[in-house]
Amino acid sequence: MTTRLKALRDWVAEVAELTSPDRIHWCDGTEQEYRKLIDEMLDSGTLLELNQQSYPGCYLHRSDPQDVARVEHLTFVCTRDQEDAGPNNNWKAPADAKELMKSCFAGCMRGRTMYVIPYCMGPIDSPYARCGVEITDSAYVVANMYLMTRIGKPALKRIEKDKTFVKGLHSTGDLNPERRYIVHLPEELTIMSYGSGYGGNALLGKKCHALRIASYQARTEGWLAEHMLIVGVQSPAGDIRYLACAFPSACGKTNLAMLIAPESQKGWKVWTLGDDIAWMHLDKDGQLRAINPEAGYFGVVPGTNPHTNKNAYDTIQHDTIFTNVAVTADNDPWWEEKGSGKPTVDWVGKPYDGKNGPAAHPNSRFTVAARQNPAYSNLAEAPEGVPISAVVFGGRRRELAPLVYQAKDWAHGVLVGASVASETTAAATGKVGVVRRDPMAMKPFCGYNYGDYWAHWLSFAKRSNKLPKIFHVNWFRRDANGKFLWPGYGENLRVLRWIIDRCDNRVDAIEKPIGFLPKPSDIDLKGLDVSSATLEQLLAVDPEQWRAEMKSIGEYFAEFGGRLPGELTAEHQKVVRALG
Ligand code: OXD
Ligand code: MN
Repeated sequence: MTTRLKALRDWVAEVAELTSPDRIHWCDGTEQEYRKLIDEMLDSGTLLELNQQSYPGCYLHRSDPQDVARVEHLTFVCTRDQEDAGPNNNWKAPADAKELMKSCFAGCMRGRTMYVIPYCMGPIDSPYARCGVEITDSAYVVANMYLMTRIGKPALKRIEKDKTFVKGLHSTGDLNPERRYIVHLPEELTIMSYGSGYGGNALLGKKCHALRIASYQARTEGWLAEHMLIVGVQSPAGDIRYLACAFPSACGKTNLAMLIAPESQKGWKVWTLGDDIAWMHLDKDGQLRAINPEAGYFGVVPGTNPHTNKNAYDTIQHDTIFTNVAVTADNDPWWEEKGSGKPTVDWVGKPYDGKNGPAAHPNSRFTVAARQNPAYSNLAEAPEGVPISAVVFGGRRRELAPLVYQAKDWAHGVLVGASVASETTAAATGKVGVVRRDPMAMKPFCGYNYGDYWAHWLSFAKRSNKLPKIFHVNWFRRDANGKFLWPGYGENLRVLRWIIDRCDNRVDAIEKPIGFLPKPSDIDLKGLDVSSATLEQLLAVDPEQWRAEMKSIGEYFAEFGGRLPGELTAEHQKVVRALG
């Protein structure tokens, strides 16, 4: 296989010249190719077979123990002008970055196969889809891209038609953490990633393309590339409303995307369209529509069980690649809070004695095709996407943020999104549990200056009068003893129902300086062990704490200097004044 697109042929030849692989393989994206790759990885020990009776088609990959998460401090956005990358990104001058990466890639594929993966982000026939080509020396990456995106011949056909594609070059190199760089050149639609095999660093279609490069492209072209799940919430009467929800990594996006209604919420049903990324465009009527650019899930495994996320649990019973989980004596995959079985070997392959930390890595992952999800929406492949009624932001906050509130209008909603903060998780290297600002849950993923990004968000109000309503939720509020006040998981549907009632103008709300809060009686507590006093605590807005929060947000915004849109400052000032 090769291509009639000269630009692509030339680039592949140039990369081969630089990296000196033994072989070049163009991926056709067929099941036979996937099978062959799996067999080769089983032979080489890159994959281990799990119990094929209980987990057919499932394999385990153990990564290098030093290569288990995204490396934000080694991730760069390299624009010509540093200001365009903004204080929210690490920056290198494009020429320096290319020089550095060239020295890393020189001869790095000697003795290896170079895989060329044409891929499409989004349904192949969608006007909103965009394509890329990833060149990698990792068969594990190819297998993951096969599950996560649409790879091979159909993607190549579209690339040849579009005559444009994002160039992504990846090598695991020698996995030396001292020589690991994830470099983006948005102005050249180019990604270079060296020294890591971890999903977010190595599956270039995901964070690198569909968020960092796409957010940059989206700004130029007038759309939004966001770190959001997409769900359809169906009422007992059969009406479906679509929501796009942004939460920082490992804050439960996959769980919300696959929510199952609890017993007491009979007739409600949630359909999954995506669990991590949404690309949203205004259609000709001014309706915001979303597609999921991905075709699979790369989810956090620990905590997944039939109670927390039955759909995910069922989805990963077959044809799944597990990375860094533990195994049982029966060779089944095992992870903390799985709810059954016992680990005998931990994630690094050592006998598990129960003493040295968790058996599965806290950021161990499953990779699986989205169509295996029992709640997969029949509109997930729709080229025109789905109409979004509500945009929901959220973070992991022990205090301050109420269970739910609604922004007063679009511009205020942009402030609410820009003010998102959350406790850090194991999805990235670094300290876990520290509160950090994570505007729109895009801190690690916005491919340009946040000031310009907020201006872009604000500009939508001038382009449409049918924009979605904007909300903020916090499932993670705790009492004085550190106990979660809200049960979360399936019960979050009760909050989604209030959001939908607001979108459909079915309920009033209480106006507060920070936004509209629910009347407690409008949150359905039927069949739930949450007292009205607890609900009151969940909905409490402490003006003292909020004044401090607004001050800290103001200080954070000030870092963006002249790029901070005046309209955002004005929104901030309005809330400050209202808080008194
Ligand atoms: C992810 C992340 O893997 O956000 O989705 O880190
Ligand atoms: Mn994510």
